[in-house]
Parts: sequence; structure tokens; C-alpha cells
Amino acid sequence: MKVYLNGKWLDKKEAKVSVFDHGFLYGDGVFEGIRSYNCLVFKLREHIDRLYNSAQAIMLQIPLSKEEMINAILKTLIINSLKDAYIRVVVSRGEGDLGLDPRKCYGNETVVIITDKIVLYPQKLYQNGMAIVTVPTVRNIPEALNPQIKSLNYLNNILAKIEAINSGVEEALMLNHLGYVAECTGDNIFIVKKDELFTPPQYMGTLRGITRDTVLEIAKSKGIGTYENVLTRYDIYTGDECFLTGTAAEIIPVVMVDGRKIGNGKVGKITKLIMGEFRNLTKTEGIRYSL
Ligand code: PXG
Repeated sequence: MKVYLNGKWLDKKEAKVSVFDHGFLYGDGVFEGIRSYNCLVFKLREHIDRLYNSAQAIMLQIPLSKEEMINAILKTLIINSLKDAYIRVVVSRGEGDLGLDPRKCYGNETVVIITDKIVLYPQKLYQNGMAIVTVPTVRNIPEALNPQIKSLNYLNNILAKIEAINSGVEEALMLNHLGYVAECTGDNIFIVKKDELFTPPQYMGTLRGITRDTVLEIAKSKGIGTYENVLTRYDIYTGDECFLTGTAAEIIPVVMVDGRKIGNGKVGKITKLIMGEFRNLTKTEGIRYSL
């Protein structure tokens, strides 16, 4: 496996970053997770735009133009002969000294592109649905560390994930500081109620997920009503169907939340329809490369 590191493609073993890198010392950096399906990189421009917006928000200068970044990603896929891949792009503040001051790092930004396979959840969970629980760790408040920034500091999400795992499930439902539904640790949440779709709005402390946007587009194209509404746990418990969306997880049905069976406890018909349409889109949409 070859990994892109600062303009070079190195063997996985050789691709190393300094212990003085502020990405390592402070989580000072940004990232994206992207997928390619049969030589089509799904929503690549949207992911690149979000990456550069995250960087802009933390005053991090990415040393590549967007076009250069896209070309570096495609080249990494080609070098690794990957038709279907999970792509991780990481840009950190780079090497500095043992102080927070980012000015020491200027000009040293670290850019990494890893392309690999990913299996997030067992296939059985996609067929039968998964159980999730609400966890005590509250999602970061936007006024402190805005969840729109995909920063290298994912401890908020990891703490919630640990709480979910400790409760015997794979994913956590995170509320915001007001107690409203925000999102899961690496996925957005949707419910279906009376054949319409509901998901929390961005200002609830919810990342504007690219899969989330895609699902909203799919629903609109199928004439299904979509609402970005403030949701409580009550709304989740009393939904007819529930599912999560994310680049890594794709669309995964949820059939149990905090011990409450959702709907009839089976994967719902709207969820199945959206899963199918999403699968179709990944076959036709994206930026193509050839091996
Ligand atoms: N919310 C959060 C907090 C995320 O990190 C999503 C929602 C879904 O967004 P997209 O754009 O992917 O539809 C994410 C992104 C993982 C993993 O390994 C997942 C994400 C990020 C990092 C790791 O599961 N998902």
C-alpha cells in the first residue's frame, strides 16, 4: 500500500509524521472521509469543499489547490489499484514546537491521503437493523468547537462511542447541550414518520453530512416530504422508522433506541427505498478514474 505524504507516494511503513506535528500533539488539523465505488469517487467536490471550509475555519492553509488535491486523491487510488475504496484525507498544522502557537508551524502543514478498504458494521446489521443508545456525553457546542469543522479532535465523538460500546451497542445517539437530538458519533440520524423524513438541522450541533444531503435529495426526487426539524428523544422513540447516514456507514437501519423498538422493529419500507436509491446513485455519480 502506498500512502500520499506531502507530495510523495510512500510505502505504508515509510509514511511517518513527526511527533512534533501539532496534529499529533493537539489534534490541530482537519480531515475528510470519502468513498469510491467502482472507479467513481462519490461527491468528491462536496467533500473537498467541506475540507477547505474546515481548514478556513481553523485558519489552516492547505498547501494544495482544490484541483491539486483532487488529482492527488485520484492518483493515490490509481497507484493502489483500488476500484472501491475508503479515502481518508488529513491535513494537520504540521511540525512545530511544544507550544500551542500555530505560527511555529506555518509552511510545515502535513497532507496525508490514505486509500484503503473499510468494513464498518457487519452486513447482518444492514439487513436486520441495529440498536443504539443515547449517551451522557453531549455533542460539542457550536460556540466552542463547531461540529461543522471536521477537526482531528474527535474526542467528543470517541467518548460517546466508548459509552455506546460499554452499553453493548455499536453506535451512540448524541444530544446537544439543550437536550435535543444532534447526531451519532460518525453518522447523521433520520426518522420516518407517516412516510415523511425528519432530521435535525445544522444549528442543533449536527454536522451537515454529505450522505445526509444526498438522502434529502433522494427523498425530494421521490416526492417524499423532508423536514429539518428540532427533534427530541420522544420523536425518535415514536418514529415509524429510523436510520443513520454517513460516508463510512452509508445508510444503516436502526430498529431499537434506548430499549424502545422503533416502529415494528423491522427495517422500514422508506428506509429500504432510500438504501436502494442511494446504492443506485453511487453507481452513476462521482468523479471517474481508470485503473
Ligand atoms: N456526523 C459526524 C460527527 C461525522 O463525523 C457524519 C456525521 C456523516 O457525514 P458524511 O458527510 O460522511 O455523510 C460524520 C462523518 C468512521 C468515521 O470511521 C465516520 C465519519 C468521520 C470519521 C470517521 O465511522 N463520518
